Amino acid sequence: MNEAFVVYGAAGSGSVPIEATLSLLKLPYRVEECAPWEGQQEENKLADINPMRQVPALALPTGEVMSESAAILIWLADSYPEARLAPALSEPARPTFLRWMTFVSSAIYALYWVADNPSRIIEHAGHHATVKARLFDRIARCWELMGAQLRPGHYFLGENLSVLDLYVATASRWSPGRRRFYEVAPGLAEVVRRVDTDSRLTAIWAERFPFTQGWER
Ligand SMILES: N[C@@H](CCC(=O)N[C@@H](CS)C(=O)NCC(=O)O)C(=O)O
Repeated sequence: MNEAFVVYGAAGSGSVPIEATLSLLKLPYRVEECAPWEGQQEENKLADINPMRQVPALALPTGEVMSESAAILIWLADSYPEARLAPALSEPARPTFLRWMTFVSSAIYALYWVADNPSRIIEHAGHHATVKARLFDRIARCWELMGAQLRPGHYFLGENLSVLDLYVATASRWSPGRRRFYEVAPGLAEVVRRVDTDSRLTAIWAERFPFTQGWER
């Protein structure tokens, strides 16, 4: 059995909430830096890890490798229930938790495959800006729908910080960015700001997704 978890990821990417979760759980892990959007060489690093050649992926101490950010976050939270990073199966908030974890992954995160590189589906470079703008409108609409349905407490699911909070705090910083997120989902703004400033996460944010000047575009 290997000793530590290995996260395949990059600063600012979907590996950040996973790194944050591992650090909250005080589990030993190391990061294999990999930014597949930077080109073939980086993509190739993932050839034996994730057939989708995407990050995040997580190698478990058993040697098994998981991909898919939502699945990894849910699995980590469920595997260490004492940390209360997800509602338990029997808790009333569990369906809401699963609903929005899956929503962020499938309705929002999946769109970046095109948004990050519109030439994957549209050859004509003159159309790329429009494709991106439409995808960012769609992402804003998804945040709006989520904001209209969730009734957060201190955190999205009540009084405990969950992996959903970490996931949304990260994904809401991707384009179209936080300003638009605050506009379309004002009811979610206070929670993400709370997660941004949580002292347990200061080091992770600083190292892996820093709040550099102008970040809140
Ligand atoms: N469904 C995947 C999406 C992962 C994803 O899109 N990752 C991006 C980085 S944040 C990536 O690896 N992009 C490179 C590519 O898709 O080629 C998940 O939830 O983990």
